[in-house]
Amino acid sequence: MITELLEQRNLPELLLHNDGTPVTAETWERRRLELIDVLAEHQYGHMPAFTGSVTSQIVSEKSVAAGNAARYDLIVTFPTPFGERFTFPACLTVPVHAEGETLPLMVYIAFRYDEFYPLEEILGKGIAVASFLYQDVAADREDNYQEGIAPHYIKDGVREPNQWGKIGMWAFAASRLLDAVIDRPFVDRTRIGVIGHSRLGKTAAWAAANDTRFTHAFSNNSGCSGIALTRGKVGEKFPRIASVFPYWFCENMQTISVSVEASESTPFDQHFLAAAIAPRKLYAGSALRDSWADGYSEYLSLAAASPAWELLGCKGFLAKPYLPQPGDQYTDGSVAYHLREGIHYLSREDWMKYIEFLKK
Ligand code: GTR
Repeated sequence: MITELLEQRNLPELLLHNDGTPVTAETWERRRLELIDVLAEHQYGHMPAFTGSVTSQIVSEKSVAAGNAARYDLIVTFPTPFGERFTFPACLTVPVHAEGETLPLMVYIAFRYDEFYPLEEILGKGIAVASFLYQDVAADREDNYQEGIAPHYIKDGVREPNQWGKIGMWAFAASRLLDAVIDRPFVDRTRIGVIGHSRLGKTAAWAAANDTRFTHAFSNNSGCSGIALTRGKVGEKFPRIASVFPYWFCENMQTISVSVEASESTPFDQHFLAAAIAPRKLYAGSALRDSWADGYSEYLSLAAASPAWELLGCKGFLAKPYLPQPGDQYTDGSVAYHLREGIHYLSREDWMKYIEFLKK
């Protein structure tokens, strides 16, 4: 049944190079870069290369969670292309641990530190969290690229057609925060997750595609321009997202979003985003009452991306061959998924499932 549903989506071929030759395990990395390139060119814009060094200053340090963890408030600073520096606040919370012990690290791209964030329980599971508030990096509104990080890369608010938008900027900041914390001795480099919800679920997946130090990507209810397939999607579609949130994307996104037909005849679909994370781990979570994001199109995208992992000799998406039912969870492969009851939300239940997967 899944095979037929995928055939109906008529997706661009994942395992053929741009020159038409078949992708092999040996040429996978070249294909992965082609996937990132086509997604960047038409949708998110290209991520600038970063070569400088990042500093993090601890501005305060205190014991939290009733003695179970230490919390460090950080100022992250790095050089930017026009000879300046950009600075943003971040937070690192580390469970108490034995000397020499390493812990999984989750980089959390957050809206706010409130209803989406069961921090005590996360710490209780032995996970360290490095987090930042996305709007401390770039405002989530039309500001003509005058605020936050944007003017450090975009002159006078005028972008090249394939220059990045704010999803790219938030993703880039996740990598700079990782730069700031990765050398701490407690970090288990085999377990570095990046997590976000909704627009920040799109961002988390794009961050992991671009930065291979993220060993695990957690993309919650990411929907349109996230993990969900564009072809045949219900709910939100490119023409709507590109007109309401043009600044999330590059200018070229407008060209492919003039109509649903145009957005469904692009040389890519969102299974390219999922596959660009291979062979690392990807976990996407859907919610039953989130038809705007379209959980089935998220599920089908993982099924379509799975051959990338299989090509590399990894377990891909090990799911039952029918559309998911609420309560279904698939975590035996490198690509994981769940569909839970309820609305568009990053819930405690989602977090706990993601954390189990990160600790596996
Ligand atoms: C909606 C948008 C979605 C999703 C959501 C969110 O308005 O249409 O793509 O990103 O916002 O981030 O909560």
